[in-house]
Amino acid sequence: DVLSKYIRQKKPQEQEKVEQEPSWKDKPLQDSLFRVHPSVSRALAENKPVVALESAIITHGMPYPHNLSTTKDVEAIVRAEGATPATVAIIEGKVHVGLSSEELDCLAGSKNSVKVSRRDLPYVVSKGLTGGTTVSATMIAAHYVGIPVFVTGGIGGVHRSGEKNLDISADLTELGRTSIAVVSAGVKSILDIGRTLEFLETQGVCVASYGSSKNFPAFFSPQSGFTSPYQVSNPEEAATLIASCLSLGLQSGVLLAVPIPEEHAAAGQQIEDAIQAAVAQVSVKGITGRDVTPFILQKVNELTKGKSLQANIALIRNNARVGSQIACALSKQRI
Ligand code: PSU
Ligand code: MN
Repeated sequence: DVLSKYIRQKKPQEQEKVEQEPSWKDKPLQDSLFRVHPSVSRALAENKPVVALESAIITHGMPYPHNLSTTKDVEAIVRAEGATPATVAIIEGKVHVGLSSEELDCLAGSKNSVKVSRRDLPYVVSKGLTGGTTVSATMIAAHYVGIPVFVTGGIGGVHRSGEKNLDISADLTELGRTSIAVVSAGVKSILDIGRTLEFLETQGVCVASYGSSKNFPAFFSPQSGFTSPYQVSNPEEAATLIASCLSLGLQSGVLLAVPIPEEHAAAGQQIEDAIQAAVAQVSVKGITGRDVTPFILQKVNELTKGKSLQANIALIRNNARVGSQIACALSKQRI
């Protein structure tokens, strides 16, 4: 059809253009605000697969010491799959891509770290502060150094009542403006999943479920009652989708939604009830802004006696495995 002809005609030119563009290697990283870990810069220079990871989950998403053990587990899974992990965080005002084991310990134990989204970056950098990066800020840093795949647990979305209070996560607008693939277990039912998918459509984000079903997953449960516009079945298909997004030069992201493995979804209904209770407390307690998501996560964990945390850990590990396989497939396609 017309579009595929257009793309076919454009392709050689586009490829030339991509090659001429300065790559991450040409950016003055040393004297910038970025600190790229040597293992990450080496992998990128050699076109080896790299997987970006966020750190708001360490500082604000999970209690100590589960935050630390999960992060280390996730990094080990990425390495076992043959990719290099690149956890992003702000440490004393520098944007770190790839953390040492000591830096991870420090971040996991820190009590005064900031939850850093796009809007927070200038401030924390200017003040030399330390913080965990959300999906939006992690996407910015990972994309800046040339990492095309980023694994997380769940992304932010349109909060319930979002149509009234406009509480819409900056993760969604970031997906609309930054070309990186985010691998997540979908969107939590603490959020308005239908409106989140509508908003992603408006932002031009290509959303695909990963696996054997088009169901859009709801984090703790493999089904949200909504379907994804698209579905990819394996790492190669996912990688081709990401490569196509990059080749088109769309400058928007891809959201790959990986359902929680069935064996870890057992507590789904109990967690759902806890979510209802936690969401009700948000307005009673007058919690607003960036505190809403961490409050609900903590409350749900308390109400489910740790079951939600266990499910959270299981799905992140699964996402790390899948995301790393996708990163490996993508790096093969790029050679
Ligand atoms: N969902 C989780 N755990 C988390 C988050 C979301 O299950 O830790 C974090 C992520 O870092 C995400 C951020 O990017 O919360 C979204 O926050 P907000 O809703 O304030 O935009
Ligand atoms: Mn918000």
